[in-house]
Amino acid sequence: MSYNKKTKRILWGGATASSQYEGGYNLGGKGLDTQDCRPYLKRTSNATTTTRLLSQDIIDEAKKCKGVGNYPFRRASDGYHHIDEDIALLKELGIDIYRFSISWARLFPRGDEKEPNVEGLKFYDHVFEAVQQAGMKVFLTMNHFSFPLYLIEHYGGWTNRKLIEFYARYARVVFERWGQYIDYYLPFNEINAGYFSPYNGTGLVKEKDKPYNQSLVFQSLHHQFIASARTIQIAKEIAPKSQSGCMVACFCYYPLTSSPEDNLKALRDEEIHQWFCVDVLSNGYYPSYMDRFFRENNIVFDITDEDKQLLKEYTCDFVSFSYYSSSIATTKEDGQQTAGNLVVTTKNPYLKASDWGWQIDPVGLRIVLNKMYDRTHKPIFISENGLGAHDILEDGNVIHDPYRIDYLKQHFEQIDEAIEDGVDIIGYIVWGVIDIVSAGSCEMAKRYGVVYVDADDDGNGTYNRYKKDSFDWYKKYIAEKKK
Ligand code: BGP
Repeated sequence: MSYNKKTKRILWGGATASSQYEGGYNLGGKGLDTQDCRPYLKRTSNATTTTRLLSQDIIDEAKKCKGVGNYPFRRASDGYHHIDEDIALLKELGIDIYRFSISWARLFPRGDEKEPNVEGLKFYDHVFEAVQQAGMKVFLTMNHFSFPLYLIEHYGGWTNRKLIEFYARYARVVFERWGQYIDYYLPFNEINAGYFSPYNGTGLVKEKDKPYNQSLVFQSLHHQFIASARTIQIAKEIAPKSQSGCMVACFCYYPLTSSPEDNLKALRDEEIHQWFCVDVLSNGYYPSYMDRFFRENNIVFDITDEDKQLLKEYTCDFVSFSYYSSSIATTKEDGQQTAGNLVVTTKNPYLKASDWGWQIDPVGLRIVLNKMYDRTHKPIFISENGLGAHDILEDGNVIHDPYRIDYLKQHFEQIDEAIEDGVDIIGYIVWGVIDIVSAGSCEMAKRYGVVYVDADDDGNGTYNRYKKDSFDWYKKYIAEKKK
C-alpha cells in the first residue's frame, strides 16, 4: 500500500485579549478590572513575579491612580480606538478566524449588575459585525485574565460561589446578543492558570508576604469549572451551533534524567499543572490522581452533588491549549533555571531560548498534540502559540523579524507532522497577532505580533500600526494552504 500524506485543511488565525489589547480602561462606562491594577516594573530578576502576585496594598495604590499612570493595561495597544484599522489588517492577512475576548467589566462594570452596560454592548456589536464583514470566523474567549475589581473586593472573587451566577448572567447576555456570530468559544483562557498564577487565572489576591492558601486556590478553580459548565448549558440552549472548548497552558514536561524518580516527577507535574483541568472539563469529573494530591496538601473545598451533575452533563466539545515552550521535571533542584509561560523551569541543554528565556521546542508542540488527543479523543484547537521578541522599527517603518518567521515555520512543520500522526486538529491561532502588552511581565517590549504597534513600555509612541516581515510570510503561508 502506498503512503499518502494527509492534506487536512485546518483554520489559521490570530488572537488578542481585551485587557492586553483594548485599553480604554475608563471609556464607555467600563469598570476597573484586575489587570488595570498591575503596575509596570522595569524587568529585574523577579519583576515578572512581583507584577503577577498582587496583594491588597498594591491594588489600593493602583486605585489611587486616576489616569493611565504606570498601569500599561489601561491603555494597552489602544485597540479601543484602532479596532477598524486592525480588523482591516487581519482581513488583509487572510486569516480564517480571529480569537478575541470580551472584557467582563466593559459589559458589567461591577460584575453583579442585573443589566449590562449599553455602551459596552454597542462596542462589541461593532466588533462582531466588523469581524463578520471581514469574512472571518469568531473564536471568542469569554474571559481572558481580567475580572471586575468590584467582584474581587466585595465578594472575594472566585472563592465565592455567587460568582458563578454573575458569570452565568454575563454568559447569557453574550450568547443572546452575539451567539449567531460565535463559531468557537472558551469560557476561560488557560483555566489552569488559576493554579500556577492565581491572580491572572482567578483574580485571587494574596495576603501580603504569605503564600497562597491552596484550599482557596482550588475552591476558586472549582467555581470556574462550574461556571464553564453553566456557560455550556446556556450556550447550548441559545446558540447550539457554537462549539465549546476548554483551554489550558501546556508545558510539555520532560524528565531531566532517565531515573524513575525524574520520570515520576514529570508525570505528576504534567498531570497537576497541565492535564488536571482538561480531565475535569472534558471527562466531566475530577481525576483520581488529584485525591492524593488534595489529601497530602491538606486541600479542602466544597463540591456539591449538583456541581458533579453539571460537570458531567456539560463537557466541552473541543479541547485547546497554548504552547510556547517545553519544561523539565526533576527531583534535584540544582539545575539552572529559566523562565516559561507564567512558570519557571530547569534549562534544557538541547534547546535554544527566546529573548525572555522561554525554551523554543517545536517538536514539543507535536508531542503535546499527540498526548492531548490520546488523552481526550476530542478535536483540538491550538489557541495560542508564537514568539515574544524584541523587534526594531527601522527607517521607513519596516520591521525585519526572521526569528519569528523561523519560529512559526518550525512549529507549522510539526503541526503537519501531528496531522500525519492522526491528531484531529481544527485550527492554529498565532498569539498576539497585533503587538499587545505582555500578560506575564506587563511589557510592551515583548512583542508577538506580525503587526507592530509603535508604543513602548512607558506608553510613549504614536500607536501606529506597521506590518512586519512576518506579516507577509504568514499571509503567503495561509494563502498557500488555502489552495
Ligand atoms: C498566555 C496568555 C496570554 C499571553 C501569552 C504570552 O499565558 O494566555 O495572555 O500573553 O501567554 O505570555 P506573555 O505575555 O507573558 O509573554
